[in-house]
Amino acid sequence: MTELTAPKSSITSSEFADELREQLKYTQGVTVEQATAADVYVAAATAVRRHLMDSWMTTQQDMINGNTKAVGYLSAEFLMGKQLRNALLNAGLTEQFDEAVESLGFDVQDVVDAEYEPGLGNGGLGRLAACFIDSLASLGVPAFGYGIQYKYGIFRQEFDEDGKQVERPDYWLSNEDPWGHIDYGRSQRVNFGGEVVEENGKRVWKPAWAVRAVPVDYMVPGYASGRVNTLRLWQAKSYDEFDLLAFNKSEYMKAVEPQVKAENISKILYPEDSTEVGKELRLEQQYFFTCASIHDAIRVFYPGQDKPDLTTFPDKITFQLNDTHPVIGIPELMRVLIDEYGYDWDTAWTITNKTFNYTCHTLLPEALEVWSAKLIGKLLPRHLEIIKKINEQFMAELTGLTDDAEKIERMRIVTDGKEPAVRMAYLATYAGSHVNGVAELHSQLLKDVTLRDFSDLYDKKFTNVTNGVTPRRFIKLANPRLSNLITEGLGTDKWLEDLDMLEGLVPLAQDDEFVKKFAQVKMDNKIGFSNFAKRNFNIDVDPNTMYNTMIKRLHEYKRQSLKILELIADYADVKAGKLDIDKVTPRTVIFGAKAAPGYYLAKMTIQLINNVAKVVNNDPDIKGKLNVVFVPNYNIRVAQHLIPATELDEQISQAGKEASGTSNMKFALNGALTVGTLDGANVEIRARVGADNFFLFGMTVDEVEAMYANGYDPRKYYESDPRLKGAIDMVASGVFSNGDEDTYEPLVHDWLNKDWFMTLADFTAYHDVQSQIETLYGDQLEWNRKALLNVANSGYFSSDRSIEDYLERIWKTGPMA
Ligand code: 26W
Repeated sequence: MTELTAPKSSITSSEFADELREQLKYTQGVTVEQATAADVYVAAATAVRRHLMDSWMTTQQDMINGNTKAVGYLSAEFLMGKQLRNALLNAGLTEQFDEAVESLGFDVQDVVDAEYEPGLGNGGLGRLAACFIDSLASLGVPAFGYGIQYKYGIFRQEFDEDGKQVERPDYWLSNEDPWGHIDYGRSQRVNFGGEVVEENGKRVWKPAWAVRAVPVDYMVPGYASGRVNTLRLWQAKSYDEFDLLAFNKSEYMKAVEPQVKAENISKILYPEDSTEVGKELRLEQQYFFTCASIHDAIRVFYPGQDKPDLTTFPDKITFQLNDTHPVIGIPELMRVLIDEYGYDWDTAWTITNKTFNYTCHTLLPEALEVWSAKLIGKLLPRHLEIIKKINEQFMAELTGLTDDAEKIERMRIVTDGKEPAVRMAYLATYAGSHVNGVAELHSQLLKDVTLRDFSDLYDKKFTNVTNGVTPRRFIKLANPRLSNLITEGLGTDKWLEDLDMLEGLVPLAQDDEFVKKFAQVKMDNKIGFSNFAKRNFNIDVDPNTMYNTMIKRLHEYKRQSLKILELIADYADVKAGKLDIDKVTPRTVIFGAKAAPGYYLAKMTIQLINNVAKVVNNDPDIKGKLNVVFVPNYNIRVAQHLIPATELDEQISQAGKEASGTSNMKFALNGALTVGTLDGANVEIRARVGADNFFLFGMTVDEVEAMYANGYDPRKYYESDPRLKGAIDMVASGVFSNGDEDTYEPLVHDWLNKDWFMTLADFTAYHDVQSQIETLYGDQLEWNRKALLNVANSGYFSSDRSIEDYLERIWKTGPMA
């Protein structure tokens, strides 16, 4: 008898149908007959929120009245994905919803599809934040996600006739947002600009302008915890009235200027995901949400107190800084404690130090934010003073810890010289209690390289918490077929709360019947994705080919170029008669990737991939055996459809560049085999699923370092590997640009003269592993056995486990009683 522990609401489907009918009538003013699928979606969302309201309010009360320290997850990005199915799952209303909607005469998929996906993030960092707040609620830990409700999320990606990326604005709020509860009564004032003056021995900030931060609250329901936490996203509003005088003098721009200036702050998400922006508006955004969040936390945990004892603040809440983006929050808390509550420097410092922890998500020097002191001084003059004082205190402290003057110089938080700048990663590392990387290799490289000087002197601050993903969205919701098979195999669905239980599948991998059932699930998912791709993008994907997927932001270090060059080399070999297409394993290579709008070479790589697809997919010599598909506008919805259908996923970044990766975990948990380098969390995935169940290739971090040290000449590899030469020459010759030899010249030039991430050096090894892949794929039973063992041994990569690690190693708190 299968044990089912999934949350289940006691109401019936017809009662839920009544609620939908009532919502449609009294909230939206339509009858069932008049209603559209979008109306029913809004009614359903509102009805689910009503069922979660009691738990939400109880959780808030228990958080304030209890003495369980809460977690404040400060993040400039939350890539939440669509909410309805997740809310139904956690409210135990899934069946009732499906039956009620059908009984009202609507197609369930049409209603679910009516929801617009909020794209309030770029990629890994934003999605991780979403998985983490899901796990915090599912573990019953009191927590707030704090961020910005951008009016425009990550751009919608389209491809023009040349296969070039075109960015379209993502005005997601032009659609109904039934999940957000705007709460004007709890807005916060955020000041900017102006100057600092001395008044009776005190430093007093005289700001020049202010913005009203209005909280928009989203429920974060836990799975089977009965807890509902809050994601509080701040929206910028102006205090200043509409300038009627200017308007009457038809100076319209002047009339609205104050509002526009204020509301600009939460207008749009910066689409960069690994290159610092350095724009003034970006710093305004960072200060806006951290300032509002700190004041909000004081309001929440010291209700109605104007003279709260903030020495207890670190026992009430601990803030996690999601990369350097919220680090300006550190001098902000110091300012609040000293200037607004009158604490002395040392007391304020102790509180601040105990309150903040910093997670670094990158190894790319260009991604570590460094703000010019001039800009900080202009926008936040009091904060610059405080940062300078922190730096002085730090420099003094260092002289007590080391007499290596150069080391001390290297560690400056505020650089000297004519353009002083503030290193936000150094400020976070010195001011916070803990610093962690997001995978074992990454955390080690942070200690050995990026923050070496700091780990030498503050070793105890450094720790690791390997990333994770929520099994609710990325297995249960994305892959119901596999979920049912797992529950059948384990005899319970409790694995959704305790993913380590997947280990119970290991013996079943030796049961050919069970493996065949698993293979059928994969095939059904492949057909499912083929229908999804046709319905949504008019793209044909043949389920009788291997689904070989590479989905992630377009970045040179992730090496989409390696994937496309290997494919072009195969094509060239077929065209040259060196490769018999009939001996090639039928394969469809599926790409999904957005490039930052200003990232020239990344956008050229997208253009190349789209044009390789055009040529190869329509070449009769290829007989449909090699297919390239580029799914536009890759987002969470596409991921949820593509990952369960994938057989082989690409994690081929240059070793030492991908901090962790999280799609790699989602693929392993959904029964795909990975071809990858020893980079980020690939190392831990391979260690847990077994080296026999992972296709490894490429240089290690040490080999890469040695290559840099000895000087890397990519042209040598071009000369020595004829397949590589053939592929690059084909690109250069215009085969994928209607004969135009200049189209990809910048890309070819970079490959042959720079190739910073050593795509050419790893090319031959990458090709060699392909034959292992093709051989194994020929034995479907063995392939699926290994794929099932990936599922069985990947329970560790649950974000619940990551959160348990943060609770134990960094936050020192836990579930509410
Ligand atoms: C300042 C511009 C900017 C914006 C975003 C710089 C850096 C970022 C993020 C840190 C980039 C990011 O998303 N990093 C990814 O974080 C994931 C979650 O930890 C990791 O799994 C990925 O390896 C890492 O690239």
